[in-house]
Amino acid sequence: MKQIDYDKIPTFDQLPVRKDAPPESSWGVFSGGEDLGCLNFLTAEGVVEAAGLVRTGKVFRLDAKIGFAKPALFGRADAVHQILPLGPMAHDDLLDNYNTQAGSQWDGLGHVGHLRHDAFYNGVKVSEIRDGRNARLSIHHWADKVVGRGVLIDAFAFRKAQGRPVNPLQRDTYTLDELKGALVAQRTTLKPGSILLVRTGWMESYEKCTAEEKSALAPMDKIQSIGVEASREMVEWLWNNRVAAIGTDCPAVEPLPADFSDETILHYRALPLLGLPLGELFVLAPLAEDCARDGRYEFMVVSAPLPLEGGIASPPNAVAIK
Ligand code: UVW
Repeated sequence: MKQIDYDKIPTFDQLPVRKDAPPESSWGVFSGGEDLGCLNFLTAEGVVEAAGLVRTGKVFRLDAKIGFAKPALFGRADAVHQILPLGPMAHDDLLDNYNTQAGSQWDGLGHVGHLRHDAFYNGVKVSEIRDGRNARLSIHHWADKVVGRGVLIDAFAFRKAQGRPVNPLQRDTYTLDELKGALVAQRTTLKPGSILLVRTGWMESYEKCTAEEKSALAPMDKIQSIGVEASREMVEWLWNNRVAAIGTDCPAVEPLPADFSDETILHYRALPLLGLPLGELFVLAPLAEDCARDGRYEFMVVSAPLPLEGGIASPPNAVAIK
């Protein structure tokens, strides 16, 4: 992890810094860290500070069990697990058909490119992603990078505390004002280099569904979800607060359905333009309950994405430690 002077990083209004870069993009800001995007906001000093947030020794796994979504969402493959005998008293696993985005996941920067600009983050071309050999924007670059101060915004609890109805399994939006309001209610501040987690309530609602209901909502054209506002103001706020990554317990961070031909959705604003990792289908409820109990919404996050050279995404392999 490199040192970074947060004050020398341009504000959102000052982007882009590269003449050939699209508006509202951070292309060229992080020289020497082109594959990391906003993860460049995480520093060795930040890791040491985050370790200082560990007080009780409680550890919260942020990944759901592999294969928890049955069937997998968006028509993705279901993994098949077999136990293979290796000897009379020995075994191996065989995990077949495993899609790194079928469950809890970080979307890497090779996941989605910008249609109009015909490019992925920093101008990388689709051919460079598909030919995994040069591994530009590959997930393996993140394998030892996603560690630092985590902050939880419990948007689900905030909405309910205000007496406003919320059904996370329907399209709805947590606005930027709500996220800011929840932070104030939690007496929590964002500091530069935070890994931001937003609890939307989607995972808990999904878990309560019957098998038939889960099957009915899984296809790309049927899924509905609450998510965070997909606006210029939202990414401006995230960038200006030097947020390193945003993870949520819903399928796409932003509300679904989303129109993937609309270049103003969050997937385009975050991944190809800002280089901001999006985390989806995280398990946040037990962590949120603990934060409500002790009033501390900050903790250490340790996430170790797969060292898969040329990889597009990864389960977070993440824990929050309080
Ligand atoms: C979509 O792109 C719809 O979601 P994900 O980020 O899981 O791929």
